[in-house]
Amino acid sequence: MTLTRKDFPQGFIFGTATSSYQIEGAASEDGRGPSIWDTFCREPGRIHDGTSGDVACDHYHLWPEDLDLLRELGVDAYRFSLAWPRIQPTGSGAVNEKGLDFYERLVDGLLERGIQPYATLYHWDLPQALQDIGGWTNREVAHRFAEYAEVVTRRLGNRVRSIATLNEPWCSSLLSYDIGEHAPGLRDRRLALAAAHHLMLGHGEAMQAMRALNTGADLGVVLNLTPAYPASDRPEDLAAARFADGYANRWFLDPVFRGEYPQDMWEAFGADVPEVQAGDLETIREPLDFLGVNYYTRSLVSAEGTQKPAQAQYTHMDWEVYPQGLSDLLVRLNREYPAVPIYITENGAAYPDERGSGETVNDPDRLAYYQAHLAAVADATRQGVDVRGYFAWSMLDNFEWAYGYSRRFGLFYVDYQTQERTWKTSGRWYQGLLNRAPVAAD
Ligand code: PNW
Repeated sequence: MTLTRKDFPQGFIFGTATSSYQIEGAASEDGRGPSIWDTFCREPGRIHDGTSGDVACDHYHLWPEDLDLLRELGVDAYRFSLAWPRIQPTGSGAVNEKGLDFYERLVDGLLERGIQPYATLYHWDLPQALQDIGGWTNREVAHRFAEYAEVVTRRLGNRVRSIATLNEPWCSSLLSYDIGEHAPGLRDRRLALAAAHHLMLGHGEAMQAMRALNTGADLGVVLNLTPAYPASDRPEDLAAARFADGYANRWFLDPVFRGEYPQDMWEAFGADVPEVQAGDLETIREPLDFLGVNYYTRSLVSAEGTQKPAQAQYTHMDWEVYPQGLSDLLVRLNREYPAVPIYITENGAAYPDERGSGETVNDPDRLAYYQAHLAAVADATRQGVDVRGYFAWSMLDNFEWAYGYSRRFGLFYVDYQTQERTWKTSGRWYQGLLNRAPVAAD
């Protein structure tokens, strides 16, 4: 069964995605201030291979070549994020024009190549100066974020197709302040839930500020959603799966779409719940033009903990390959939440690619992952879910957060010594599907 564009609705957008800290490098150029990831990477033991995003893919300098590759790939759209500390080095006040200029060149470069820009305002690189006042646990940071959103939207809003406020607030709050795996690396559920609330509040305030500018860009938010399946129908497994779903998904979906926190989770979190002020939930519920969904895997949950089915396949992240989870998730969103256009803003897989001697890096597992997950998206659209587009994560191998450079997600292989980019077989396959350029691989 070969997938083609005809398996997707008319006008369906195919793209690929990256984020600022993961690819740009140039960490102290043109007035960029330090971010929490610069700090975190310098703390011993935080990053598995001891690296940082100081240089990364050097995209800050190589962006014209990278945009040429995107053109050759044939994507309709490119999703990137802006580094807040390039634009406001301390997270508030005067704008660093050189930082904004970089993104203006990038957006214009995309448009010149016929590629639609999809911007994300916050993909985790918080200005360190804002962490110094408590980061997202401080309500003030939500207001600072709305101001930053307004600055960017004034400059670029008339040229980008779409602006997402936050990428994956679950990661910026629970993974960062409760699980402690991402910057700032804390383990405190009360702080994590305060951070989550202020992230969502910042999202809502930013939506309102950007709406008022009326630029024509679609406005929304990107959530990473991990469907939780019970390991059996034992009541204790069902309860554990419901908690996992609340922790990963409903804690963010319910405030955004219903203006309320899920009652069961509010009770389960007990004394750790955030302070919610009058009007906060109305702000958070500001209507969206789209929901971005990042999907990588599911969780299989029992009362004893998460399970790993033995017969399943796993990526280099040790995440189960479970395409059915994506169609199930999309159908569920459509059934349980108000209808809103959905983009798959990230989906992809890490595998330990090797450069080899050929002119293409052979990555059959990644190619199979993309085929299966794109088929799941097509299936969901046939079941009536309004999915408007799909972005492969990622265009380039890049700095994979706590895993440093040890995990490769790219459609293009990056040699970090030379900064050479090499096509992978999955990239050629995607190019063939998009079919704006000659088909080169099957
Ligand atoms: C997402 N988890 O991160 C991010 O948006 C990307 O920047 C990242 O490169 C990509 O997925 C691959 O990891 C996640 O632990 C990181 O569940 C961790 C988790 C989920 C998403």
